[in-house]
Amino acid sequence: MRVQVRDGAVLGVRGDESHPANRGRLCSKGLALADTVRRDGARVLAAQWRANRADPLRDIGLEQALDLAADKLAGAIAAHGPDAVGFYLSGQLLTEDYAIFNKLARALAGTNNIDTNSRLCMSSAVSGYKRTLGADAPPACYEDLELADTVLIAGSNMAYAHPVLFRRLEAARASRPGMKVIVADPRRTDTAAFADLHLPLAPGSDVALFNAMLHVMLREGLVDHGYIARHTEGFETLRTRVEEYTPAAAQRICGVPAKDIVQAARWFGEAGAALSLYTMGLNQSVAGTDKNAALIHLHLATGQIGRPGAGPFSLTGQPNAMGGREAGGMATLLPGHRDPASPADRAEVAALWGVDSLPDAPGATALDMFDAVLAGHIKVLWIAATNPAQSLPDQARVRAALERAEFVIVQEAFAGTETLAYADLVLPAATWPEKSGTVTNSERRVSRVRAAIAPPGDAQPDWRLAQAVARRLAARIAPAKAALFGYRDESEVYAEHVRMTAGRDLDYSALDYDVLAQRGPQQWPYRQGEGTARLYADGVFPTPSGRARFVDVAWRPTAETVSAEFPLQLTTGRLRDHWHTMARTSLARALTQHVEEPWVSLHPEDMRRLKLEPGALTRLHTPRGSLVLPAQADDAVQPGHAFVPMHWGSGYMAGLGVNGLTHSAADPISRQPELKFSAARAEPAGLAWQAAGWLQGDAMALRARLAPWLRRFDYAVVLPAGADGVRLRLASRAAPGAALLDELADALTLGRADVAFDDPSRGYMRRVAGGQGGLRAFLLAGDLRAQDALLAWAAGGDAPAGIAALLMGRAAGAARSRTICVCNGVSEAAILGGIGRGCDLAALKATLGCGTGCGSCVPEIQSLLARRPAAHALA
Ligand SMILES: Nc1nc2c(c(=O)[nH]1)N[C@H]1C(S)=C(S)[C@@H](COP(=O)(O)OP(=O)(O)OC[C@H]3O[C@@H](n4cnc5c(=O)[nH]c(N)nc54)[C@H](O)[C@@H]3O)O[C@H]1N2
Ligand SMILES: Nc1nc2c(c(=O)[nH]1)N[C@H]1C(S)=C(S)[C@@H](COP(=O)(O)OP(=O)(O)OC[C@H]3O[C@@H](n4cnc5c(=O)[nH]c(N)nc54)[C@H](O)[C@@H]3O)O[C@H]1N2
Ligand SMILES: [Mo]
Repeated sequence: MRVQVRDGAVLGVRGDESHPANRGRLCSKGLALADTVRRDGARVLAAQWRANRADPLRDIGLEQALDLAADKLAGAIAAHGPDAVGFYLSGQLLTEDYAIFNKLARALAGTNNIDTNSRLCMSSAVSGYKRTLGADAPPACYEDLELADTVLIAGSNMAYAHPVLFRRLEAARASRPGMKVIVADPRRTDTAAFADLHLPLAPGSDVALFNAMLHVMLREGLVDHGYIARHTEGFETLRTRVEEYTPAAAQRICGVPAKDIVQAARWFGEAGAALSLYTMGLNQSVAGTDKNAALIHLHLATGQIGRPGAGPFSLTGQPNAMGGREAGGMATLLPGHRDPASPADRAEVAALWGVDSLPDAPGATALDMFDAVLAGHIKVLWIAATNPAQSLPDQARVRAALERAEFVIVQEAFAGTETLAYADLVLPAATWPEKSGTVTNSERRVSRVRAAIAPPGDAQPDWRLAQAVARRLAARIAPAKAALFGYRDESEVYAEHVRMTAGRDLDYSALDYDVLAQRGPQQWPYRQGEGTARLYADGVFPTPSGRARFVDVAWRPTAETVSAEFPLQLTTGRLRDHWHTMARTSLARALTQHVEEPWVSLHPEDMRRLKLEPGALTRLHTPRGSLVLPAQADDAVQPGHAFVPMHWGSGYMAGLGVNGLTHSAADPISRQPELKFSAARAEPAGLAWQAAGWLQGDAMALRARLAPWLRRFDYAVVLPAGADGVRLRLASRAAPGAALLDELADALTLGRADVAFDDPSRGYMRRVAGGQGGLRAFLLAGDLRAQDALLAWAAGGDAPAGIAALLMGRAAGAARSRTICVCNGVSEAAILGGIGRGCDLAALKATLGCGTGCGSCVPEIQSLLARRPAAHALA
């Protein structure tokens, strides 16, 4: 990205045409980044502390905060030993940040209790690669998207989650008409809609699908026996195993027609080059490692690896999860792809760091770390660049752990996250574009990141904060070790990090900042002045025998299965314009428009059976808890299935968010939790009384002010909305009393309104404040008919004519329509209008401008076009 700066302020961002990964393209979130660069109350500007959790956090000096962190760590280590402290970090840190935290945890504090949210994300990909290929290295590169004949996309909604790469795939297929795209996903996502063949498999059944594809390829002579003989081992056992996976048998497990499985196997087996792209649909599963292995087997059996257009390509989720893996910032990894369970590897790392030895007790991985906190073993927990009070499964348990912890340090950049509610000490972090260092992307390419502006307030780059605490901790527990943390700038941190990769599979020890500056981003391994586009071209693998391994994998069911009590199959995932727990994306107005609020998608048949009208409030139960959400009829989910986006947590809605529903059963090898599957039940929430309101002002400040309302109702949301303000929605079984209505009106500054129609005895209150200057606030309690018109006004539209008539339901106001193209602000209604006039995609682009910005909305426009007859019927 290139950042345009004037007087310390970011004016705009654009893609960097010279970068080989995006060639100048950005997605909707990237294009909106300038709106999220804040130096006000949306940020954590100073260190904060409280003596008691019941007290509010108060600003303190940074030096005092760093001393306090060191005191608490030192105290816990002295009283209970090194494993009484834990570090829970993030795939969104820079490589330099991981390097310092890792050294602090292992070489100074003396614990392996350091893990990241990549445990929820990439750990099954890591163990899948290591188990089969021998090392954690995606062998392919982005150029392969253009060179593949068949692309198998499994458990990935690239159209939403990797849109820049998806644009490349769209362009590739447009220029290569013979290219085949297969998508394996239980839902018909925008990605699946793009496929030549969509396999809507049962959740968790991927191993059966891939084993059956191998079965067909064996039967039809599509495997490369020469490659298998020369470069692999273990094939005979797997061959026996897949005998039982006939297409008919797989159809029974996967629910996908046998003929489609045969078709997929043929397209894969007959392809000149076959590429697979995969993400959370495989990884977030109790069979995550097996799913990865079963897919990699298809490549090994056909020799589809190590050459252009071919390979099993795991797409990384977070921007620098790869760097974390390289720097060994996880309980199960040491720097340079070394293993903390290996005495030899520990000795090597100890020598490189200049310490006598490293701890040998296994460290706790993410879920186990929170369990150890809950059990009282870990006393001091340091969390950085992740929001576990929203993103970890089984929130009731996570929150119990955070409550139990003796001292929680949260190193954060943005205000208002769910986890900050549990902090005893907050360290103010710098964020993009205020920090410098390196990141590695999915194709093993290391790029520089350079600060464009100074951090606001007392905020500091993450590694600086970790370094400052490390020096103080050393002074308290091991004064000689202060010298281990003497770095003057990030280039020294990086130099030490790359030295640790020397002689390893990922060797980029020759790739220093100067080389990166001269030659641009490079792919590891980087040897003799050259990066490496593809691995294993010679068929030699980093295993003891030099051969890749087939492993005997059999399909196993999900940890939970449906029952009479919980008959629905619930999955969770991402939306196009939001990033995880929305700390950042909720700050950009454009990004809150495509999807404005959390919901649950159900198949229209299920909606009818459950007597749910579109938009009806629905209570979703799992064995862990329940959550009320509006239901959306969506035939992209199968009958009996449900989908809830992962983004909204307890900071935005009543309850514990989507992860109040999910469970923590995890893959036995990768320890990655099964976030993609829970058994659930849906029923009408029976919340007859509803209220909706809007208040103009700074969304972050208003969210904090209105947050207490989230805890008083079964259904409640407080969301950024309109030109500049927040939207509130509440629902309960019966109308509340007049006193509560008054309190609500006061909360929305509507104690005195310009227009008011109230009937408190029936729970009715309709109030509006606003005029020529625009809308200032509204409240509709008991009667929401005017809501759409008022929200359209809040968003900067015209004032409705005759507000009184509107509030009384005697006049219909302007209808609102979802924004589909956020770059150019084009609504669904406008697009449907264009389609009604006979426009095709090109004509819609030319006349309305939709789809001409980042292009992320093009798949959705295409699906509106595909539904053209229905659109006519509506008109
Ligand atoms: N817009 C946006 N983009 C993002 C992110 C974001 O928050 N927002 N986050 C980034 C991160 S960290 C990550 S990890 C990636 C994730 O990127 P993706 O993995 O593509 O995203 P998800 O929506 O989590 O899940 C992908 C799909 O898995 C499907 N699925 C569920 N169960 C199964 C199953 O058993 N088998 C198969 N084959 N599929 C299944 C779901 O229906 C879903 O469509 O996205 C990255 N990009
Ligand atoms: N149900 C369900 N749950 C899921 C998933 C799912 O698919 N379904 N996906 C899982 C996956 S794959 C992932 S990756 C996780 C993501 O989950 P999280 O990591 O918890 O989500 P983020 O919202 O990305 O949190 C990043 C935090 O870092 C802060 N931050 C931003 N920049 C900086 C910085 O430079 N320094 C510091 N110190 N802080 C910063 C942000 O404000 C934010 O609070 O969620 C997981 N949880
Ligand atoms: Mo992720």
